[in-house]
Amino acid sequence: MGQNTIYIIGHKQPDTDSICSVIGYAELLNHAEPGKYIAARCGEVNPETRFALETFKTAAPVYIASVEPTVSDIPLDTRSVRQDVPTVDVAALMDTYDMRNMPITNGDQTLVGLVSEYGLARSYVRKNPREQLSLIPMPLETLARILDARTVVQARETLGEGRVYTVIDALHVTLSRMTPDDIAIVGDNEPAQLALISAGVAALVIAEGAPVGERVIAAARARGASVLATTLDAFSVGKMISLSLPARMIMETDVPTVRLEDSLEYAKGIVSNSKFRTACVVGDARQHIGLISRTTLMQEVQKSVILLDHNEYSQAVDGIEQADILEIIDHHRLGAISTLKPVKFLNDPVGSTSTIVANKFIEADVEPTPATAGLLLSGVLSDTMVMKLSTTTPADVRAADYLAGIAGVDPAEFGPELIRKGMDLDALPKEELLTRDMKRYNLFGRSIMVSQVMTSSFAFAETHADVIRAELEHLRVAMGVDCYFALFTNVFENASDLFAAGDEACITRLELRDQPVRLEGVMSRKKDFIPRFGQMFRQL
Ligand SMILES: [Mn+2]
Repeated sequence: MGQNTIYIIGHKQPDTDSICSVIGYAELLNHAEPGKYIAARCGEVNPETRFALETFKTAAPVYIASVEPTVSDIPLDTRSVRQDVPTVDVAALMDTYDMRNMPITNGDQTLVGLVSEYGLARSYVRKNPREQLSLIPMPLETLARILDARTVVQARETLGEGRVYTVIDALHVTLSRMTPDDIAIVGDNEPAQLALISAGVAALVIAEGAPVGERVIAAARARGASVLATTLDAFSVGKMISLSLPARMIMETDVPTVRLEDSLEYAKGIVSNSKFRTACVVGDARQHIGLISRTTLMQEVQKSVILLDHNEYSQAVDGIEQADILEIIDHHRLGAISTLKPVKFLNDPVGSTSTIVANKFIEADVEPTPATAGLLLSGVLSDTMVMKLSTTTPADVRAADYLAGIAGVDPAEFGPELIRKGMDLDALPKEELLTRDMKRYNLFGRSIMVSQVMTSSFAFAETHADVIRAELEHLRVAMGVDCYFALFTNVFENASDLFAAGDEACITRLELRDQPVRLEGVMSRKKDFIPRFGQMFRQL
C-alpha cells in the first residue's frame, strides 16, 4: 500500500469478466508504471472464475472489503526509541523533531509504551524531594555523556544500582551510609574527595569544573573508583542523573493503538479520546509501525480507484462514496454514479469488459502475457456465453481470436468447459441460486424481479421444478414484488425455461399455468425477455 497506489476493482459478487478484466487492466497500466496499480475484488471468487484462475495459474486479485480511507493511506511518523535509552535522550529527540510523544519499543520492535510530554512533566513533578536520588545500572560512559563530563578514571565499565549523595553536609554522616554501588557528587574539596574514595565509593563526580588532583587520581585507581569531572553544578548533576533513568521507567503503557487497516474515521475517534491525543499504529504481533496524531489526521486522503465492469454505486465496493474514482470502464447500461471531478469514462456496448481491455492492449501496442490473455479470453467467453448471447458483438469475436492466439487456447473447447464450471447448480441452496443474479424492474406500475440462472442443460430445472416454484413464491413475498420470474437459460440450446410467481391475474394473463415454460431464443434478460414480456404488463 501507499499513497500512490491505485486499485482497479470490479463489482460486488464478481463474475469472471469482472475479475479477469481487472487483472488484465492492471497488467496493462503497470506496464508503463510498474507496481502502481493493484488488481482488487470486493467479493468471493465464484467456481467458474476459480477454474479460469487455476487454468492460467494466476492468483485472484486482492480482496478489499471497503475503499474508505484507512490508516494505511496517511503518512506515519515512524520514529521510535528503545526502552533502555535514558529519558534525557528521549526528551532531546522529542525536542529535535518537535514531537509531543515518543513510542518506546523493546529489542524486537514491539511497542511497549509511550514517553509523552505530559508523562515527562508529571514524572518530574511527582518526584518526592525527600526521596534519595538513585542510579540505575548504566555504563559509566553514558553517565559521562549525560553529565557532559570528562572521564578521568574509569575503574569499571558499568555502574550498579546505587544511591547518589551530594556531599555538602558533614562528611562523616555521608561516609557512614555509603555502600560500594553508591556514587558521590563533590565540589572543590580534596580531603572530602579522598575520604570518599577510601570509603569505597563506586564513582566520584567532581562538579563545578573543580580541578582533579594527582593524589585523587592515584587513590581512585588504587581503590577502583571511577572519577568524572564536569562543569555542571551539583544541583544540575543531580537533576541530570534523575533524567538518566531509562525510558521504560517513566513511559506510560496504556497507549491507544490502531492498525493499518482501520478506517480513518475509527482512528480519529481513538486519537481524540486519548489523553495523549495520539495513537500508535501496530501490526499483528504489536510491532510498532508508526504514530498518528491529530495533525496527521487532518489531511484529506482518499483511496484512488478505477472501476471496471460496473458503473453504479449499488454494485460498487463499500466506501466508494469516499474514494477518488479516476476512471470507469464498462459495457452495461448507464447507472447513477456521480463524481465531483471529471472522470475518464469508457462505456462500450460490447459483450464484456474483457473485450474493451483487450482492445486497450492492442491500442497501446502492448501484448498481454499468455496467462493474462487466457484470463481475458475467459472474461469474454463467460460474459457472452461462448459468443452465444445476443449481447455478443463482432468486437468480442475479434478480441477472443486475438486473445486465444496469445494464450494458445481453443475457445470452442475451453469455453464450454469454463461455462460448465459455473453451472454446478446442485451445490447451491435454491434461494442463493434464485437471488444470485436478479434485477428489479418497474413496468407499468408493477414491480418485477427477474432472476437468471445460466445452465448447460434443461435437466436441472425440470427435475427441481416443484422446489423452484415454492422458493419463487417465498422470495416474491419476502422481497415484496408483484411478480418474480426466474429464467433458467440453457446456453447450449439457445433457449430458456421460465418460472414465475405472482397473483392469479398475472399468471393467467401471461399463460404461465404450466411451468416451466420453454422460451425459444430467449437468452438475454434485457434484450429478449423484457421486450417480449414487458408489454404484456401494460394490459394487466
Ligand atoms: Mn461484464
